[in-house]
Amino acid sequence: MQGNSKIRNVRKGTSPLEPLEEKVRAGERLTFEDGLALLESSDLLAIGAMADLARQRSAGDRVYFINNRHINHTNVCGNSCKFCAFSAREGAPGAYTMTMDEILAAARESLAEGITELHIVGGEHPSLPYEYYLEMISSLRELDPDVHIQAFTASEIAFFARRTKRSVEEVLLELKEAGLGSLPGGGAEIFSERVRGLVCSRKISGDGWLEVMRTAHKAGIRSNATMLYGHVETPAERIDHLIRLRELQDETGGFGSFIPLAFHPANTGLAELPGPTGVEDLKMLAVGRLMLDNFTNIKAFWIMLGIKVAQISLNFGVNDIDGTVVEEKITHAAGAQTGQALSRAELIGLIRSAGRIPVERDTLYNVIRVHD
Ligand code: V47
Repeated sequence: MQGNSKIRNVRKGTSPLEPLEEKVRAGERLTFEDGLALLESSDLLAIGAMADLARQRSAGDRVYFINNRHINHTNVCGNSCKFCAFSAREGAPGAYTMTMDEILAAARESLAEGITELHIVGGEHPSLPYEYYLEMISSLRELDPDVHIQAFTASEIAFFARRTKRSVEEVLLELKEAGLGSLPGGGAEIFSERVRGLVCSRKISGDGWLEVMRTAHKAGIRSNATMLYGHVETPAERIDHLIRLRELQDETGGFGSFIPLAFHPANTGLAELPGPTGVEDLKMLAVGRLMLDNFTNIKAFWIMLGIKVAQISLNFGVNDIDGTVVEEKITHAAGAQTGQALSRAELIGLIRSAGRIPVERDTLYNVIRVHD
């Protein structure tokens, strides 16, 4: 205790972040300028300490993980996003689309291991019929009525609506009826139209992404939110993204977690970029925690961060370390060095050795088991 106050006294009067520390301590909402000051500061430990305080206040000492499996059903995509190494043109070498049997076999294998969530994201395939997706959800639901199906980014949902000439709401309600439980947070990238024009000009706009999420939340479908950082965006564009998420969360309360996604450059159209450093990763997670005062859960996706940075991030505002994952293709196509899977025991060990309480959760953050 004495040691702590000594550290604080040493800091006092020396950090330009001091007014922000006061605000965070008082639980005041941070402004755009505050967010920018945080991103532009190199005082990583001060930012981490603030984020840790905010995490402690809103999420306590429990760290969540989930027993889940990712399925990337197709890499065929017409969007050609520059940051993506996963996508392929229809008929190109390496292009694949899983059959219903293959999807069910992958799900069956992991259900036998006790997963509670299937996380399904794929390319925007220009010629797969919409019925493929509907059948996928209803077959998985039939296979296991209890597993939570978290499937299709807001961008994919908008794509289905365009293709079927129906409203986003109709598509969402039909998928929900078939067994869809919630939406993953992908496809958000950076909302700035400048950045989207440079890296994903064919994809849904930032406002479009937010509108699909608004519609989903209003239809009782919860979702996650992401931000892809470390490519051509500016600090101001990152903060703008966070504030737009915060505004929608104020309106709907439908986001379960925020996951900053660290850009991996290998094999992408932006391969000349270095990608974010470890310091940037930790800062981004911490700033996410500090700006998104209405999100309870900030998630470190260990696949992208690496296991060690993900573990350290538990001291930088993070209270969720994602899950077992099993198989992941998007980041691995772009050079991720992490393995494909972590066991429950490994996740529990990582959380425990960071001095926190591991809690297995379901998709909607209901507690399955506290490992204290
Ligand atoms: O939308 C694509 C991103 C997303 C690269 O909701 C890349 O819990 C890094 O959304 N380097 C898909 N990222 C993954 C995703 C996700 C992951 C984990 C958890 C959740 C969740 C969602 O991956 C895409 C895009 O933003 N991405 N290429 C790349 N080279």
